[in-house]
Amino acid sequence: MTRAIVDVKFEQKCFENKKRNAGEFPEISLEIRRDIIKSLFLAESGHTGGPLGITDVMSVLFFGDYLKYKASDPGWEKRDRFVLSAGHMAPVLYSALARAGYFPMDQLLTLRKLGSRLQGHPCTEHGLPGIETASGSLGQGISIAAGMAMCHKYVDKSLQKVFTISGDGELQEGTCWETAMSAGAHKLDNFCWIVDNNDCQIDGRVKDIMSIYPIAEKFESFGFEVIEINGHDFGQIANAFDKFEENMNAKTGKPFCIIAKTFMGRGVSFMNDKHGWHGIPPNKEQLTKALEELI
Ligand SMILES: Cc1ncc(C[n+]2csc(CCOP(=O)(O)OP(=O)(O)O)c2C)c(N)n1
Repeated sequence: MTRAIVDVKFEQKCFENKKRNAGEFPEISLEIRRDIIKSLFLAESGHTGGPLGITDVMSVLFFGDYLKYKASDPGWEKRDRFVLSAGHMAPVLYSALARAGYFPMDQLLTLRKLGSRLQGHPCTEHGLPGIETASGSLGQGISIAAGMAMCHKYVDKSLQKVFTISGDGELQEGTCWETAMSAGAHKLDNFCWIVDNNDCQIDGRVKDIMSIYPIAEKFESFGFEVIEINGHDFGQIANAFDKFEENMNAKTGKPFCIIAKTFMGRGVSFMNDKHGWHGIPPNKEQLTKALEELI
């Protein structure tokens, strides 16, 4: 039996993609976190912790004038590309797209429903605007994103940027390192790889399951410019994106890696830093408690 959708509503409220002071982002993150919680409750399955943890980075990327896009013209040729390689974090992407105006907010009610355009992992098959590629098989999205960056740099010879987000557990996939090697070798300075470093994955702490540390040194050895930030500090997030743009404009030939230290489940006290929230949705009681905190 599915949950009665009358319990939860999504009010139509979009945000502009424009230069902002750090103090303007908390409101956006709050709305996105509420969307994530509500849509997952209705879906009765899915990943809660990762999306909540990467929300602040997504707010700055989508609404701080870093990712260039036109929600009214999703196929705009000159747009930057965004690939959520950690495709299981789809609820945060769906909320950001809806809040950007790609589709009506009430479609968030349909997350993970049969026939919905909002599948559990992003897919292009159902034609959801704003989705550049299917993702969710860990390690694949980043390699597709690097291919896009290569195309923009060497085929189009354009100034379009490519942003991608991977999990830190995702770095346990070998294709990640093949992609890093390739991005470095091909000098993709238009490529920005954000690592969601919450040190949690499906089975526990990343460092305990199979350590991927040190992350920065690994990326540096492949020729990346690396910056480590607090992924919940809006000023630091914006500064990292500024540095990426400088790096690209200076034609350094270095791909850019932002290691964002985050907490899984950020924003909801009983989910914070708990890997158990990797792949479960909130129940009714947890929904109510979470929404009480997200005000
Ligand atoms: C190739 C592949 N193997 C396994 C999975 C199942 N899976 C989905 S998310 C995940 C853990 C990923 O950890 P992380 O990237 O750190 O994400 P977080 O737990 O922080 O959300 C796993 C093993 C998958 N999606 N793809």
